[in-house]
Amino acid sequence: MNFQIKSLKDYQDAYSKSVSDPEAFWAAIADHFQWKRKWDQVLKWNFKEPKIEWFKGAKLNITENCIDRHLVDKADQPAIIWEANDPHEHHRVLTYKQLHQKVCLFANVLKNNGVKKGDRICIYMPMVPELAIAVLACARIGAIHSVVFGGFSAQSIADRIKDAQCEMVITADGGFRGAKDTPLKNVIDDALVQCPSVKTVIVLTRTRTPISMIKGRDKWWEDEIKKVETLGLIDCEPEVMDAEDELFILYTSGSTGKPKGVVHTCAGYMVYAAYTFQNVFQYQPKDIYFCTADIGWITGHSYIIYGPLAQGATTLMFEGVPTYPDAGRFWDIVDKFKVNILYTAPTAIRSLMQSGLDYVKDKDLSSLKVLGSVGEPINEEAWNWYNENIGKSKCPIVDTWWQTETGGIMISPIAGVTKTKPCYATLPLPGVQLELVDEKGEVIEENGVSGNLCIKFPWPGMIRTTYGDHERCRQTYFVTYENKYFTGDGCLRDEDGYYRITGRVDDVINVSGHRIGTAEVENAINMFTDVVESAVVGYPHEIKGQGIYAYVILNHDSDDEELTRKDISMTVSRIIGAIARPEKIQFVKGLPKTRSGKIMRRILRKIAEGDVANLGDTSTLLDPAVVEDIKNNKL
Ligand code: 7RM
Repeated sequence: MNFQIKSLKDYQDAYSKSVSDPEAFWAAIADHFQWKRKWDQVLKWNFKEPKIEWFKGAKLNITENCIDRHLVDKADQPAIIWEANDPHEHHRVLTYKQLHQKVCLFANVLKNNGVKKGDRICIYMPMVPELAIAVLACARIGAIHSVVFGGFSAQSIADRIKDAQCEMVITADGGFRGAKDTPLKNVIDDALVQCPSVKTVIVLTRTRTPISMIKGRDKWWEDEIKKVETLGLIDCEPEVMDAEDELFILYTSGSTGKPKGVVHTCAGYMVYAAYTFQNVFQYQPKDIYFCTADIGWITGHSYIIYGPLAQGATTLMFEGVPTYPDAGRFWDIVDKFKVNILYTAPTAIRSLMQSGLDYVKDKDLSSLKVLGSVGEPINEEAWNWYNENIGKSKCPIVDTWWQTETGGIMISPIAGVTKTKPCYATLPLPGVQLELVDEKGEVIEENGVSGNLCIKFPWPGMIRTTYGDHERCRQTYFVTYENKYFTGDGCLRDEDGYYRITGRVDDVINVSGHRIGTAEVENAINMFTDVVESAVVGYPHEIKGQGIYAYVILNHDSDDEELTRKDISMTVSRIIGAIARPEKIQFVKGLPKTRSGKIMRRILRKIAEGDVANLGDTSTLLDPAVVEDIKNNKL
């Protein structure tokens, strides 16, 4: 499509136009999509409520843009290539035509089970093509999907299902990930004990582990497909959606104990995901594009499914993990499918880097043209390793900064266009108006200074609300700084005007690119029977970026501290999921508090980082002896 930026001048022109006349800029881009009806107004907004409306009055269906319109010239082109967890299992290819058939059939399954536009559906599936099919089938009939990552516990799933009042769950018997299989349906069964809103569970066969199937509620995916085929329900007309109808909910952690359901709507999200995909990665027809994210995270939504498919790309989906059967798996996949664009996370790069070059040396990586990074700051060592050993110093690295809430990439080099710089996400994409703000809320104009990263003007992919609680959306993002969206990230703008994200400035820890709220982990730890109080902070971790360090007060001394740590860990696993388990648990007598009772996390963070000599101002401490004790017993 011809909104592709091809030079620095194109970028500068696009950027200035996007600021001087945002409506004309986005209207010209939106013109490249298929609409049932065009918009009456491009943008209507205020950050006070907030109320954000893009392409008001327009009607469309995102799956028509992601599938149907490519049937004219790309019917037999692969839309999705799928590589299994086990390298011996045959890979699968779905052409656009086949994807269309499968999405239509499954959309009819949903309808046949009573699903209507606006209904919420929870999807808890392994990384198989049917996950993408389920997502697209929801979008086709206007049902709102809420994909939950396979690593979350039954309790977390139940919380999300209850929050969105989902009427259906789509899952699988189990999933393969590395050497393990996960009993997905069992976890769902545990969750559903708490979820009366769920009337139907559709279960895909994947691992064929024994599972319970409850009469009237649980149905096999394959049987349901046969049913609609027998009924002759083959085609499925896309539901006509309003631009601002809800497309999906995706839960993400913040500084409070309860994850928020970030809501994205149809038109703006589609335009933004597609525009950024095309420009950042410079996708060319026939390129093979491989994003290693899980569809349970926003990266999978925007850059495995919606962005690439909206552009008629070939998107490669991988079921497994980077280190199974060995640390050469990504490179085998690149070699096998001649991948041109690879988009992965710093945590994966660091872990593969640590495994050594033996796993890289015999792999043909010459097909690669562009490398991407997402999820957390990429350190210089990992950036250089990625550049030299994977890109052979010939592939631009796009370090893409964005969030679940932004829907798509916000700050990033444009591959081959923007001059890159290790650790820097570089420059804002067209339409993205950044602002650095100091503690007092004053805008920082000069370069070479750090501040809190804000965005002062709407972009089409932005969050519209937090599901069921609009006030929470306002409080979280739009109140800290008046008339700005606050990202929660700290950021440096250097002398060249390049942006470098330094990390969260709120109580969110980024473990392997996964956002985890300290309050959430503390709540889970505090549920353990012997815990009186706890405080959780992040600390630098060689592979994961950040690890979770927990300071815990027990109501009596433990006879076996190692065992108690494992018990606490298991409790966190049960309440949130294994990803939130603390790396380190230190038992303490007390926590450093101010006279007003606030935990001084700054001090705990310093100790966890090993920087005990620079605890900063400790004059407001209620009891300085507590800190001495914590320092002396540091893990
Ligand atoms: C896409 C995604 C968002 C948070 C964000 C940052 C951090 C993401 C980068 C990054 C430095 C990057 N969505 N983050 N990308 N930090 N450089 N390129 O990750 O909602 O799950 O997380 O992740 O702190 O606020 S997310």
